[in-house]
Amino acid sequence: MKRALITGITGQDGSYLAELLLAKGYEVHGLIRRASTFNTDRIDHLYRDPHEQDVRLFLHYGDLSNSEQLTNLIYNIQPDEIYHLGAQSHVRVSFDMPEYTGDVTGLGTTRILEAIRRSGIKTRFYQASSSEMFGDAPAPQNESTPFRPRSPYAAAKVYAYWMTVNYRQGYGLWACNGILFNHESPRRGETFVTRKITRALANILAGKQKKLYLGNLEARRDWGYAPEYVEAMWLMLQQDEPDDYVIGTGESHSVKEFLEEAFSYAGLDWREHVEIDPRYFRPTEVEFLLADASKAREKLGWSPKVTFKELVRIMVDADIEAAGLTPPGEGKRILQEKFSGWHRWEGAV
Ligand code: NDP
Ligand code: GDR
Repeated sequence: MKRALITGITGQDGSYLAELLLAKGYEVHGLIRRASTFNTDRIDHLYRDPHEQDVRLFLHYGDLSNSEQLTNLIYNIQPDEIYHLGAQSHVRVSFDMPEYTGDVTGLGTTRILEAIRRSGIKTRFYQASSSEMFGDAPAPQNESTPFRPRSPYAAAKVYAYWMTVNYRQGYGLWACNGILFNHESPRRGETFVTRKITRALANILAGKQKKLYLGNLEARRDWGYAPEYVEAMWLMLQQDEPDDYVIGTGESHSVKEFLEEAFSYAGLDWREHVEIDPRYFRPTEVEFLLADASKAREKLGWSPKVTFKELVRIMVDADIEAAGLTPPGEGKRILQEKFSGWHRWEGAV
């Protein structure tokens, strides 16, 4: 039985990846932060009492700022694969907390790489790199596109990217970077723009909210469906040699287009509900991201199945259902038909 360690297991990607690896028969260990309230909503459906038989999911308290404890954990677990997804992952917040973001999102990777090197264990390492690293580099972006980061978050991710490459080259660590473009789902954090929109839409339908305040509606992103992206992470670690891969759909849409698609699907006009609040503008914005994922297609055999329009419908359906209303149902149908997945349908968790 293969053993994996996931940092960031309580996040959107961590929860889907845990689900995927458990379905593949792995023993899965996850790093979680101690909090005064429950922060395991996204993985509660996977958790079993440790006293039961055939338990394969284990959670460990820890923090990416604590190197000694990360080293002990990695040494004790001896994972075959480490998926490092933990991060302060919000770009806007990184402008308010640049030092903390550098510590957790940047140095956090170094702490894990050092823990692997010092403990001497043989493991495969995945670094959650990001399309944000491309910043204002011209689209489409691929593995050869130079990084031009436009936020403390992106700068921290560029540092972590190069540390991963450096430990691969310098110490022979089996380490790779997945440069993932935006990917979304009903489990997406509520303050990222797609989920903020679909959740507000459901609240408007339920009569709980009237207005939705947003920032820059012109920014364009290459949005895909998160469960497909964690499959790409797994595929990267199954290759003969470690390498770096761009993952995205090859389609780019503006925030305005997302609004249009989501509201019209639910029978509403977004212009009647959306207002601009400059508070959500960023000091420096990334205007246009579009993935060229041909390397992943050729070498990993990975390509996305869920389109932009379908992604929007999946998210809108889930949030409407979670608000206690009956969704139009297209999203649910698309998942059943198209995504013979290992993950279950859910009203947003
Ligand atoms: P989320 O924000 O949903 O999850 C982040 C995870 O990191 C959570 O489990 C969080 O724990 C954990 N975390 C945060 N700070 C610490 C810390 N100090 N110590 C330990 N754990 C910590 O992110 P996603 O799932 O969306 O993304 C996963 C990774 O992929 C991130 O590194 C992100 O930057 C990167 N990425 C994401 C993309 C996307 O579109 N989603 C695209 C490209 C890269 P808690 O639940 O306690 O807050
Ligand atoms: P991003 O995602 O910054 O691309 O980072 P986010 O959804 O936060 O922003 C996307 C675009 O929407 C614009 N926008 C708003 N964004 C937010 N959050 N809230 C708003 O009200 C709003 N109005 C407009 C933004 O300006 C931006 O242009 C995500 C994160 O998951 C990162 O961790 C990851 O690395 C990248 O995707 C790829």
